[in-house]
Amino acid sequence: MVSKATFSNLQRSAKDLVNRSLDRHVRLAVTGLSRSGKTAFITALVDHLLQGPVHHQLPLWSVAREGRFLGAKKVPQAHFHIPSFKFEQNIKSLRADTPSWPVPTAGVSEIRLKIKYRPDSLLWRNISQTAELTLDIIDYPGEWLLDLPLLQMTYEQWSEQMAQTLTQPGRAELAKNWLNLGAQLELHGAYDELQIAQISQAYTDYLHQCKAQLGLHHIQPGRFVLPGELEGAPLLAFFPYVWGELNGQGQEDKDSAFNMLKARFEQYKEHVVKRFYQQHFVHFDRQIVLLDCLTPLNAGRQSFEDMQMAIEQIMQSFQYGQSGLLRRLFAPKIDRIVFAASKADHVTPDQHENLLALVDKIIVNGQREVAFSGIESHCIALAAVKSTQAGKVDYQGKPHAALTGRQLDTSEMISLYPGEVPADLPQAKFWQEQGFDFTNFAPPVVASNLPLPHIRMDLAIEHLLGDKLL
Ligand SMILES: Nc1nc2c(ncn2[C@@H]2O[C@H](COP(=O)(O)OP(=O)(O)OP(=O)(O)O)[C@@H](O)[C@H]2O)c(=O)[nH]1
Ligand SMILES: [Mg+2]
Repeated sequence: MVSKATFSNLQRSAKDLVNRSLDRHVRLAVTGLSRSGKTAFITALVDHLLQGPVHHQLPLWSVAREGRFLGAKKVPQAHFHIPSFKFEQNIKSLRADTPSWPVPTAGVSEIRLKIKYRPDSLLWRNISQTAELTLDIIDYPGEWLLDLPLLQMTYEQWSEQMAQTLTQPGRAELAKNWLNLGAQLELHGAYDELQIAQISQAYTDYLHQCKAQLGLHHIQPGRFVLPGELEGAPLLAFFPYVWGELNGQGQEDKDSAFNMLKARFEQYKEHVVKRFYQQHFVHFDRQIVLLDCLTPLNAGRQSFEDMQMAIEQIMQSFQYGQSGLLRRLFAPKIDRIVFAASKADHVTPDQHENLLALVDKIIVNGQREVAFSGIESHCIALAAVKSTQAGKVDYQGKPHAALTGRQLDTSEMISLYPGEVPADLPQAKFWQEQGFDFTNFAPPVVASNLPLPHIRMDLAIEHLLGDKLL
């Protein structure tokens, strides 16, 4: 006969065994272009998990729906050299009496949670009534993924490509100062560090202007506008040569400006681009890519097409089939991606289907490749913090779908119909009519004991973590 103590020892070792054999740890990466809603998404996600099972409003997350979600707590993060995600600060501003959105972020940060749940699987339940999953959530700028193609380019090829982008509307005008300063650069002869620094600064200013004035995201090198911890580092003091053909001037001269620019470009590839993939990307298990399609729809054709190009580019980081560049360099392990149209509360619910169809069209080519790499992908439309109420307003005697919320700039309550989202990539007619009117809303006032209102955050959690909590 087995004694009580022996039985409990047996039970403990069986639990250890199952614990080790099951994947108890997930690194979930959250990315998207600037202002796509990454920080709001992570803050809302963590808040929902920390609120626990009592008031949850997450019916599409099977673990919560089945009553198996037992709670979550924040624990010290895995890597102390990586900045912490500022959850407390963000949630304080979102849950203030006069709520405000979290401040913009410019680099990578992480936060760790332990989720407690009741297992569904029979095997596990016979051993233990509860189980834990360690969840690391990592926030990083999607712009950093735009640098991947640099790994396959020489300085000369990159310069040529950047010279071509100057023909796009509005770019050359913004580049004037940089182009004037750079025109004085001698490629051979000993280089002047001060001159290089000045031209690099003018190039960086130009990239910032492209972002701010033209609403562009497809900007290279990505770290020039989002340097993170590299702010001010000499590694970022270079620029493409666009003042004529590069046919070897200065090559033979060790200290020439040409050799220095080329060397810094190579160092950028090695120490910035590759290092991000090696230190962070290869360790991600799950990925959500947030897409704000609505701001570019408002901003106009160039901004929209640029966003589309940037997203296609970003998707290349997830296309690591056998011949993929990434597979050859590293061994990434993301096995599931969610593409999410963010801020869906900016359009009336009847437009959600169109929004989803539009995202589908933007990612369709890349998604095929992603599937070929063996990655499961899902596409959803969500709002991390729902800031509007959908309803009807009377217009010329007829009821019309409308949204009501507090306008961000004026703090006034307004009701409006923002327009129809095209279900397909917008054609010339759409831009001529400019039928879309996007307004930023302030976050809603929410009682401290209630969860933040949202749209389909639970579906995002289900797609990202559902299978890890069986
Ligand atoms: N209405 C609404 N607005 C949102 C939502 N999420 C984000 N926003 C808006 O989008 C802005 C950017 O959101 P963030 O979460 O800071 O986006 P981010 O991607 O972290 O931005 P960066 O850190 O600058 O790259 C916010 O300040 C809000 O105005 C949402 O769910 N609903
Ligand atoms: Mg952010």
